[in-house]
Amino acid sequence: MNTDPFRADVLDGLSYPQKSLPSRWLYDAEGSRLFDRITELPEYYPTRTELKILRSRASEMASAIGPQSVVIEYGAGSLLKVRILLDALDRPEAFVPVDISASHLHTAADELKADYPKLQIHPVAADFMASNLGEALPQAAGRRAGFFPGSTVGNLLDADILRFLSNARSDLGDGSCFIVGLDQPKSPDVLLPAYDDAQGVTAAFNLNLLKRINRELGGNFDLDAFAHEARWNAAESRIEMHLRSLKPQSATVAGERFRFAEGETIHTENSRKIGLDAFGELAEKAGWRLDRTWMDDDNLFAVMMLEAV
Ligand code: AVJ
Repeated sequence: MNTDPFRADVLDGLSYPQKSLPSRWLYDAEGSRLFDRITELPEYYPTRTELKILRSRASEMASAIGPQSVVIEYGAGSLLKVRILLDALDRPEAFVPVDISASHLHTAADELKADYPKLQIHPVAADFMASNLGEALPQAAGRRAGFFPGSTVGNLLDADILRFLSNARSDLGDGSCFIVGLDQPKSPDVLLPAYDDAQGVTAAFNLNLLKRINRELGGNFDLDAFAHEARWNAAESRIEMHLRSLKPQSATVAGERFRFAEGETIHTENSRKIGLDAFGELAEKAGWRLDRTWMDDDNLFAVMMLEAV
C-alpha cells in the first residue's frame, strides 16, 4: 500500500469534475522560496501591512502576553514576523515553530537560534492542521501564546478553522492567548493584483505545484500548457487560485491518466477574506474570546488577540 499523503491528495483531487489540490502542497522548498518573494511584491500588501501593525503594536502585544512565555507559531515559514514579537517580549523562554516544509523550517530555526541564544527553540515539522502538540510543548514560568500571522487561517474552510482553533485551544491550555493575523475584505481592484502580480511570481508559485507533481509523483504535466489565474469569488468572499489548461490535453500522475478540456481548471487555493465579526464567532465556538484587534490606518489587515475562555 502506498501511504504518501501528497500522492493520495493529488490522485483524489484530480478525479473530481472540478479538479482541485490542497493549497498546503504549494510549499515545497521552491514554493516556500517563491512565497517569500511574493511577500515582497509591490502588489502584495498583506505581509507589509501586517509587519507595520506588528512593529507598531508589539509592545502592547508583549505586555498582554506577560513575562517568561512560550510562543508557538503555526505555519511558521521564514520566522521573520515572530522576531518582532520576541524582541518586545519580556524574557521569553521557548519558541515552538510548526511548519510543513521541514527543510525551510530547520534553516529558519537555525538562523533564529544564532540570534536568540537564550531562547529554547523546538521546531516541529508538521502540518499545523494535523499536529498534536500537547505533550511536546515545553514548560515555562509564563503563559503560552499561540502566534498565527499571515492570514493563513484564510486558506481554511469554516469547519477546518473551528477544528484548528479548538485543537490549538486544547494544546495551548487554560490561561493561554493566541495572536492571529487576518486579511480583511476589500475591493477586488486591490485583491486581484495582489494574487496576479506583474512580475509573474505568483504564477510561478502556483505552477510550481505541477512541477512538484512531475518531480515527486512521476507526473508529466506540460508546464507551458497551463496558466495561472486569480479569481475573486464575491459570494464566498475569497480569492481563488486556479491553473487553467490552455488546450485539450491529458497528463499522467503515478501511472493514472487525467484529461483536461481547454479552459478547464485545477483549483489550487482559497484565500478567504473573513471579517472581524465572523472570525470572532468562530473563535468563540472554539473556546476563545476575541479580546483586542489592531489594524492599519486603511483597515486592510487585522491582528487579533484571542484569550482562552
Ligand atoms: C500564505 C495563505 C496567507 O493567501 O495570501 C499568496 C498565500 N497565495 N499568494 C495568501 C498566497 C498566493 C497567502 N497565505
